[in-house]
Amino acid sequence: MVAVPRLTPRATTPSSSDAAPADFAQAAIIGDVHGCGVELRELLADLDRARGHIPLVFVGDLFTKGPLPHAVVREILARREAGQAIRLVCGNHDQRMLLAIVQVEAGVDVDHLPRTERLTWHILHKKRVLAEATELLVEANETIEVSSTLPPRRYTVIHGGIEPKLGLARTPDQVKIHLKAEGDEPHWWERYRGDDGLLIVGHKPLLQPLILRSKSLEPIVANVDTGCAYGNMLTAYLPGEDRLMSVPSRQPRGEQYRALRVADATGSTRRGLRERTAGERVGG
Ligand SMILES: [Mn+2]
Repeated sequence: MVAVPRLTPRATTPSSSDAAPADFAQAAIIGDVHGCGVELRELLADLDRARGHIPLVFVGDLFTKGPLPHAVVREILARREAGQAIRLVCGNHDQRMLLAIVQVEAGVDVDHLPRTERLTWHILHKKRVLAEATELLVEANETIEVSSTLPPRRYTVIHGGIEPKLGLARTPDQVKIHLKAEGDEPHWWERYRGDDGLLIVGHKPLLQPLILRSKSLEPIVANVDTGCAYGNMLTAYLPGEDRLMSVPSRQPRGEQYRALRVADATGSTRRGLRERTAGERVGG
């Protein structure tokens, strides 16, 4: 007999919507955590030391793949308990994990889940945070994007990307969550000219965080997925300061990550003229 998480109404979920919107002008955007609880604690401790309990926005893919999804749940809940504003943007793995939990609730045998979701389900269950994780996933799944329009810098956080021809407003939600260049395809951001302001994404793991800039050197794209689950690092970006912070991953280096070509791994483009990476930190 397994304990089944109760899906509680949205209104009872602790929400950072209580926080003043102005707070998020000075937020830190956290890249794909993927169950890397130790690295998350370390990165947030660094942020605490540097800036205090500033608001946090997670770009998505919170729990699956890494070894400590329960630590990620507890870190988020503890920080909210202490009053820190936190928002969760929906990643493709947050969709998959929520679907898996709902399927189990509906009677599907846990052992019939896909491997990644099955492993995460078992950890969350064993550590007795499955209900809490479910509430966080429900919340994430309701949040396709988080924006701040206040100075010093307008930005929007989504998990995957946008179709530049359609723009932010007309790109379908599923595209915003899932868009990713595969193989030799050009990245969507190569065609983005900054019309919707700074877009901050994850989803496409790179060796270094990518900051793409306009001619005036304003950031227009930030990709903060630095493959923590694949042994690289976990990254935060502070759009208000145009500042990056990273901690090294403690995970084994993944096969798919080793196989990344340098051009893919750094997010380089064939045009390649407008980008700056962590090594060329600006304003921080
Ligand atoms: Mn993803």
